[in-house]
Amino acid sequence: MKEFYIPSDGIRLHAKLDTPEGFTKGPLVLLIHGFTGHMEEEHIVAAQQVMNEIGYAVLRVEMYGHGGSEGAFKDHTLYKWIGNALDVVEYVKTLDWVTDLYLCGHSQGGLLVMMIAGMRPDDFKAVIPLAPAWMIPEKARTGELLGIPFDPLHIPEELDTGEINGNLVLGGNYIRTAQTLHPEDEIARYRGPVLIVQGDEDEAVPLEYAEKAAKLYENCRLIIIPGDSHCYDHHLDVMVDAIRNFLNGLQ
Ligand code: FER
Repeated sequence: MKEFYIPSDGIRLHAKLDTPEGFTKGPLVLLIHGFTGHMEEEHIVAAQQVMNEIGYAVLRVEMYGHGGSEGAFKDHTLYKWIGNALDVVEYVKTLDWVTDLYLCGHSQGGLLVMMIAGMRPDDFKAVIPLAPAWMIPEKARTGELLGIPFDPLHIPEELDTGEINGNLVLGGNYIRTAQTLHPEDEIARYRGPVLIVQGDEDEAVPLEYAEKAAKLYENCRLIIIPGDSHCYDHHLDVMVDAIRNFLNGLQ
């Protein structure tokens, strides 16, 4: 494992690169955590490990205001995450040992990889949004995030997400910028293979969004895990198998 920082828009993004044993050249997956998440979460590490096991290098990177990256949580927005991810993609494209590029992200990171795949459709061999939170822009427009209602036409300066969400404070710009995103457009632009893995008891992202995305993508496999939660707390092995089977099936 190699730990380092990738510069992005004046800040440093914390990154870890894990490669399969004896690896010198091959495919790379860029793997991104979700909202309030980080690269050491069990489901993120499980995804990284199975990818390594089947021959893929994995670059985990923490986005603005998360994990060991710079920036305050309160100031993070999806625009900043998109800028960060685009910078990371430019960085990985300079690595001469990378043969093919793949994207994987969980939840808000799943929304992020949907956006990036649509913005650079020629650059990714396949995309794996895990429980993608692509309802965030729609919810920002209708006025409810993390179960907290607000007036979408008069956005508060701060959204206090309360005790259940760890007393996190989300800045008004998170909402303002999220309102402008239309992930369906980026979904339509990416024609390559997509794998969505979703627990049907996900408490953060309703199942219907995974089903809707799977229909909208031209080439999508949807694996629904009965009885599982947002972070695959009950059937992590099923999520891992879904990734293994999908990637192995592409060869
Ligand atoms: C929300 C639902 C889910 C939300 C964010 C998420 C900010 C993201 C969850 C995750 O990334 O794990 O209403 O609002």
